[in-house]
Amino acid sequence: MSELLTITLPALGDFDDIEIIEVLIVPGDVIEAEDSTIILESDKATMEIPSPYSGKVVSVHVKVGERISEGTIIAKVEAIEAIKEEPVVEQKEAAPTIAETVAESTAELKVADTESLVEQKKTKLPPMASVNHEEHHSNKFIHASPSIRRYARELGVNLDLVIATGAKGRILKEDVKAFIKGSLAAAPTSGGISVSAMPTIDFSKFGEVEVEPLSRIQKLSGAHLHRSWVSVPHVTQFDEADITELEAFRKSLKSEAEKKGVRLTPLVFMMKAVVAALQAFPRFNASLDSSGERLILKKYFHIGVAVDTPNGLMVPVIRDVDKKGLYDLAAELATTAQRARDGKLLPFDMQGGCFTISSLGGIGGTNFTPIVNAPEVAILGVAKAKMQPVYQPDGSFIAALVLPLALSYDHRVIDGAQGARFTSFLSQVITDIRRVLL
Ligand code: CAO
Repeated sequence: MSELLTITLPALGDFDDIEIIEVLIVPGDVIEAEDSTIILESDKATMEIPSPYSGKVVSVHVKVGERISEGTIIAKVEAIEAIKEEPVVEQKEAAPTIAETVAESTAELKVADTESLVEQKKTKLPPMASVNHEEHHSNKFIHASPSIRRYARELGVNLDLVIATGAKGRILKEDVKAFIKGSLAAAPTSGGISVSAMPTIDFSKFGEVEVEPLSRIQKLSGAHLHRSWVSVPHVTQFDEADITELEAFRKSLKSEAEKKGVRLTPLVFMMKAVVAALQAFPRFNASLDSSGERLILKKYFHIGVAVDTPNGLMVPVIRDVDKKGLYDLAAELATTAQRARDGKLLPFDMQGGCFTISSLGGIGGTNFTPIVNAPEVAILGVAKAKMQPVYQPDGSFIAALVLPLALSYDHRVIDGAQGARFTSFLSQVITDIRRVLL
C-alpha cells in the first residue's frame, strides 16, 4: 500500500487564523505537486496553498469559511511521488478584471473599422461555466499551475474546457486567453450559447500543409458573420423572377450607358427593385434595438452591396438609392466596388446600411443562403440568371431568362408569410421593372 501523506498549512509569515474562501480538491482527485488545494484570504492578500505531493486525495479536512493556522491538516494524499522542497505559497496582487482581459483579448480587433466592429467590442463575455470547483470538478485531470488556475478562476473560465498546448498537456496563460477569444467570437448578443474552442490539430501529421494567416478584413468580417449567424434566427425564402424583359431593356441601354462611361449590370435594377419592396414592406427596413424589445423603422434607403475583394468580403453602403437614377447608381457602384478592392474604403462607407444585396450572379451557382448582415433584418442573395422553359397557362412553354433569388431574414422580426410576400412582390417588380415607378 502506498504511503499516506498529510498536507498541512505551512508557515505563512505574519499570517495566522486565515479564512478559507475556496476548497479546490475533493476525495478521489489525482493531484500533482504544486497544484492548489485551497485558497485563503486575509485582509491583505489571497493565497493559494499548493500541495507538496503528487497523489490521490483520500480525505479533505477543511471547508470553506473555516479559519486555519500553521499546522492545520488540509488533506491526506495517497502518495505517488514525494517532493523534497518546501512548497512556494503564491501571494497575488488583485487579479485582472474581466474588462481588462476582454480588452486584452480583443486588442487586435481594436482598429476602428466598421460599425459592426464597434459593436463587436461591446460584446459581453458569454456566461461561462461556474468556478465552483466542488460542483464542476470533472474526472479529467487538469495540468495547470496555481497562477493559471487563479487566472482562470478570476475570469470565470472552467479549465475543463480549455485546450492545453503546454508541455505534457499543461494549460498555459495563452490557452486561457485563446479560450476567452473563442468564446467572445461565438458570443451571442443575448442568451446562453457558449461554444467551446476548436481543438488544436497538427494537420501536418496527415500530409504536407502550408499556413496562410487570415487578412485583417477576413478576421473582422469573420467575427461579424459568426455573431450574426449565432445570434439571428435565420430563415431563407427562395423565389425567382423572369428577367427576360429587364434584360432586353438593359441591353437596349447599353450603348447609351457606354457613352456616359458606365456599365449597367442587373445589380442596379435589383437595388431599385429592393427599395420598392422596402417601401411596400417597411418592417424589412428596420433594426431591433439592443434590448431586442423595440423595432427601429428607417425612413431612408441605404443599400449595402457585398463586394468580393482580394482581402476578403466588404459591404460598402450606397446611400439614398431611392433618390438616384440607374446611371448614377451604376457609376457609384463601380467606383465604390473599386475603392473596396483597392482597400480605400473609410469606416463611414460601410455604415448605415438598411438592407444588403449579395450578388454572385456574375460568377455562377444556382442559389445560396446569405447570412443576414445584423443589425439589418434581411439580405437578398442573387444568383446567376439562366434560360429556362417556363410553362404557360395554355400548356405551351416559352424560353425565359430566370433569376434565382434568396431572401434570408431575421425570424424574430419577420414572419414566414411576410418573407414570401416580400419575395413575390420583388419578383413582380423585377419581372416588370416599370413597377418601380408606381
Ligand atoms: N445573372 C447573370 N449575369 C449576371 C448577373 C446575374 N444575376 N449579375 C451580373 N451578371 C453579369 C453582368 O451583367 C456582367 O456581364 P456584362 O458585363 O456582360 O453585363 C457580369 O455578370 C459581371 O458582373 P459584375 O460582377 O462585374 O458586376 P455586378 O454589378 O453584377 O456586381 C459586385 C458588382 C461588386 C457586386 C461584384 O463584382 C461582386 O463583388 N460580387 C461578389 C459579391 C460576393 O462576394 N457575395 C458573397 C457575399 S457572402 O460571402
